[in-house]
Amino acid sequence: MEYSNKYLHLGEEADPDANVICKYKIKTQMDMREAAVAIATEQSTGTWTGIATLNDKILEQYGGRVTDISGNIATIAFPEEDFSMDIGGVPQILSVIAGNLFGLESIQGVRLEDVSFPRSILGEFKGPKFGIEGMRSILKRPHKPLVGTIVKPKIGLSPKGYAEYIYESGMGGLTNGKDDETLSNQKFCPLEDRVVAIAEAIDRVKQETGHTMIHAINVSTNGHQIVEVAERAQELGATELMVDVLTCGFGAVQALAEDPSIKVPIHVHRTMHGAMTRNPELGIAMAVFSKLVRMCGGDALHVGTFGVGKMKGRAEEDLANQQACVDPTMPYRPVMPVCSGGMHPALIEPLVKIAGLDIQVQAGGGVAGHPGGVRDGARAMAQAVDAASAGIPFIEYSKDHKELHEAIKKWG
Ligand code: CAP
Ligand code: MG
Repeated sequence: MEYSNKYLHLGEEADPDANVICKYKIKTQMDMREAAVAIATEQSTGTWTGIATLNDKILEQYGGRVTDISGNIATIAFPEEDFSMDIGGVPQILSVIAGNLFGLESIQGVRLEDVSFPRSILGEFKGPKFGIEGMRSILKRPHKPLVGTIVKPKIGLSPKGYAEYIYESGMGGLTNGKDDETLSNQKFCPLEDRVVAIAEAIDRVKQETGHTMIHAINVSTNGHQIVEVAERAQELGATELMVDVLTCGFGAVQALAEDPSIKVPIHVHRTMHGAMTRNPELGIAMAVFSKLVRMCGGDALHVGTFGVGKMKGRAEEDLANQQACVDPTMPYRPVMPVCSGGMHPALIEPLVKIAGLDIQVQAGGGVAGHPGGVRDGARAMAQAVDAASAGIPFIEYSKDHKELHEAIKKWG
């Protein structure tokens, strides 16, 4: 029996400049059309039953439209009028395109795979203040991948021990340091003391070698405090800020990026994303989050390691995340894609082969776990990046670079 419904507009070409267009992968025992209509209905003008208060005019103007079904992928267009940017913003966007639909009893699984936004909505966001170009310019590193570390252990070091780690990393040639996502303002390493100690360490590296390094301080916290904490960190010498976008919310990234007092890049971590991105049958693709982070103004974003590191991820999916960071059709500066998680020097070559040079690669264990310690670990990472940038096989390069050689002996 032919299923028909006022939300069903198969074959219609939705205007990408008048609609937010979503692609949903759906797992259902129902007719796909029925499932897609259930989503379009719930997320726009309808509910589980007919209602006396809905008329054709409202439905025609604001109803979601199922415009295509190809296999298990449904395309649904939501009119731009359904969205509220002055009050609402990304939280409201998400509640339309990725809200109640995940809980619908009748659908076993649904995953938001992709989204496109009309110019009217994109124009409401400013995007990154720095992005790839801005960070490269701060670090005076125009071509090679940025190369960084996450201070390990994640928690436990004092500000002094922490700063020593950063000093050693800088002396070894790393361009970026960053806090781990669980480090905040614990008693063993208060944020303000840490900021001051790191700023001194980075200055020392600069004075002794001329090398420029930045370090992202984790300012992830409650919404009412985040800008204030960031301002204080900046005042004390923070050269970059880090925010966990999914635990803090997209509004936190946007608040930092759009606050005129914040003048340093924002490194965006994605801790918790696996709960939403990992299941191929339920959740939200990381590429969707990547687009939103770019709109909100994140300067660098974790996109995965293209299948080479410790975290679950496939090259194909991470390429889509990277593409969202740099896609020239979006009216913003490109975001620096960050590859992190189980990285070590021997993985740089395969990573760069897939991801190219416009990335930031970083390693925690892959630096601190080097047999010669942090400085040698940093050197080995920097050497591996140099080799990959010059197109020299890392095994070849390791013949006269002993730190790289040692790293390969342990991990390669
Ligand atoms: C990397 C890391 C990052 C992960 C998260 C960690 O450390 O700091 O949080 O990269 O994954 O704690 O695991 P290692 P993703 O270098 O020691 O693995 O970037 O995929 O979100
Ligand atoms: Mg971490």
